[in-house]
Amino acid sequence: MARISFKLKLVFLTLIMLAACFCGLSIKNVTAAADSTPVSEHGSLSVKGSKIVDKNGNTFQLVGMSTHGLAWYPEAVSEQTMKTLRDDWNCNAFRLAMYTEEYGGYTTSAENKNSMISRIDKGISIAKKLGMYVIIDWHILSDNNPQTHKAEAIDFFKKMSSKYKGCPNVIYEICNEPHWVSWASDIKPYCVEVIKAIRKNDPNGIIICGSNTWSQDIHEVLQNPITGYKNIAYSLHFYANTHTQWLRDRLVNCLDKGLCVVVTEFGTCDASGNGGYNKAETDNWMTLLQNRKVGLFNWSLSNKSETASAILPGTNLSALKAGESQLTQSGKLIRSWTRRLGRRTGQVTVSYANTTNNAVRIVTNRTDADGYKIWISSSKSFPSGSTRLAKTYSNSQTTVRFDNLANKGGTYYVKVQGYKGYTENGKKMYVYSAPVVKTIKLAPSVSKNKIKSASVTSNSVKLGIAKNTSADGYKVWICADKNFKESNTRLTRTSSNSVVSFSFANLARPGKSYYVKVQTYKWHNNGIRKQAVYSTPVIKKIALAPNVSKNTIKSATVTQSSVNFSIARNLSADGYKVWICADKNFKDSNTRLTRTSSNSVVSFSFANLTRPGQSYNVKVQTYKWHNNGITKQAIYSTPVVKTVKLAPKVEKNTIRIVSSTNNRVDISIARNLSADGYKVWICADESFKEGTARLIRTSSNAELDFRFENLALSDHTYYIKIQTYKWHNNGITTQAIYSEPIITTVKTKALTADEFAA
Ligand code: IDC
Repeated sequence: MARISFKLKLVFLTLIMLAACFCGLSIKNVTAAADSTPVSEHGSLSVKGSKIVDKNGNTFQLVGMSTHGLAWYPEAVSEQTMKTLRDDWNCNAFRLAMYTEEYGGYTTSAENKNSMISRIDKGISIAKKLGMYVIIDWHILSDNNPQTHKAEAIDFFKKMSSKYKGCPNVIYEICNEPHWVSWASDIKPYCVEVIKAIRKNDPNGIIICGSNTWSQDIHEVLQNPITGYKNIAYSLHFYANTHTQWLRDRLVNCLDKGLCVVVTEFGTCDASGNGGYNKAETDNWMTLLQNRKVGLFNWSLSNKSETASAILPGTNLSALKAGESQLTQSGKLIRSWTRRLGRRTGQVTVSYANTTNNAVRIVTNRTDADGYKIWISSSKSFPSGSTRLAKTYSNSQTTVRFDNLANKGGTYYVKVQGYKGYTENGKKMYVYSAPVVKTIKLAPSVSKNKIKSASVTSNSVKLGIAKNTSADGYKVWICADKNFKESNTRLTRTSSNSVVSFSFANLARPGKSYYVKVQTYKWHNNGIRKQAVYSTPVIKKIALAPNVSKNTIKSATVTQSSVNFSIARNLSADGYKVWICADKNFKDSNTRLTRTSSNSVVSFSFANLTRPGQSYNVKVQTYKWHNNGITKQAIYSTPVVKTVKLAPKVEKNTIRIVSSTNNRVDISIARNLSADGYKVWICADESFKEGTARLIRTSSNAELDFRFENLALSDHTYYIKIQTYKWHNNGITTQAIYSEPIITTVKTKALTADEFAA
């Protein structure tokens, strides 16, 4: 039977879920996040040897301005000004200088302490909003020995680290500029205690320690660094007109020996902050810091009338504008450097990959990049011979394909770098992000499967495929077009390995040919994502069932427990299937009988039925053999179903009087009110066979007397048979149902001598 078994509801749900997974195969266009920031790109920073590195492990140079004292110039801590620093100056960080003992400083009164804390909080919230790194600077200065306010420092950093633990923006600078004390016995012990307090709350945030002589004596630190804690850095401060090559040499030596140094404060002038502007020495310092990627913060983001100030006196510090118009000569020089050093390079990652056994398609996800470069190689070191520089792409193209890779099913490496273009002195130049290298595993080959069987109706197909134990599942297609491109007639199913039969119903082109396609798939982790890998497809043409015209049930005769019926012959059919059942859905197996016949058999008998006198249902279907392209199957017509009523019981009658002469018999029978009539036989022989002087009368119910005259034999025993009958419409044919016969005998008289003579 080509009836589709729909025990597949659960399977259906599974298929829908799987189909959802497969949507991942279509390429998503991942657009660059518009609001990428330094922190969103670089994340949590950490100390690695002498370098600060970002979340990807790439060296990261902090570039920013330091505020002047928060007590004097709080208005610089504004979103607008910091945004200008970020977007026009390319600063990725700023420093909040909170004096401890000077005017308005943290330790000078409870009121000042609270106002300092709220200014720090404000600065950090701006830094978070703008995605900039921020240094909390415990700015000791006239309090030359950090031990002086150690208790307050510990309390302050406890509060800060508890509030900002895990915040990637925040960097702790715990003593600005100790001087006239000892690293070993004053500064270092202080630092260790503050570090301990911070680490209780914040296990990873970078902590920067000052050194003796206004944070110049990092060589002393190198001899006796703080151990047992990670992410500890040291500050070096310089003022370009005071501290020159000798301090640069010291820095280079310390860096070479692995000390992590950040220039958390520097000026372009004398150490006093006023006078002695020195561009040449500033350039020397900046060139070194650029080469060694040492973080730097310029003193200061203020409009105070002194040489170190970056902003012209009278400028609204809370609304710094882009460009140079509000800048001092120091500010202009510093901006020209930060614009170069802090350039955003544009981040690129590989967000999606799809492989075959010899090709890769990659989708990149970029933030802030103008474009990207991409390489592929079978070697992780990308040697020139095996390295392919695929192309430099503009931002609009997110997908790159590498085809015909030689190492089928092997491992490849993909390297991407984002770039941003800048114009400098009228010339276009590009800055590249650190390379991101990903491992890509090409797809294994997946062996194809077999289509084992198919059964069709005029508008449905059910397929059975072989189970492929090494596969994770199958994808099955049906389409009127053999290229499976015609979407109106195309249907697909995806199943797990255990599902090997697939049903497609309500097909749009009944009776026509379709194509079916089966692909085995396996899940494959290509290094970027889990994808399905498909076998080459197996495609077969399949012919839907032809129309088979139904037949008619022509006649039926029944008894109390049997049915005989005849059907019309269908010359175009190959045969018939006939059913009988008490249940009109033909489901009751106790009363169900079936027969299958070839075309020439048109009458069917069902005897010994178990429900005498009851109704039965008969069903007839014509069938034709059909080769659907995969399987030879019988196609059935729509069924013809009729209800057939078995015969009722008909009561037999009684004979009232029988009399005879020598050539005549008279029979009188009792009337049977429920009968439609009687059949009466007389015969010279008890066989009641023709040729044995048999006479038959059939009467209606009203006639009760029967005379049989001119009988041939006198003095002979004649046999009499009587049956009552009733008309019965069995549902197909009206027929007479007869009672059991009553049989008796009568003897004709012998002839008298006269009669004999006559
Ligand atoms: C100076 C300021 C100045 C202020 C003074 C307060 O420029 O306006 O009056 O502090 O004491 C540092 C210090 C830093 C100094 C700066 C210039 O960290 O606080 O700022 N300097 O003298 N170390 C070396 C130089």
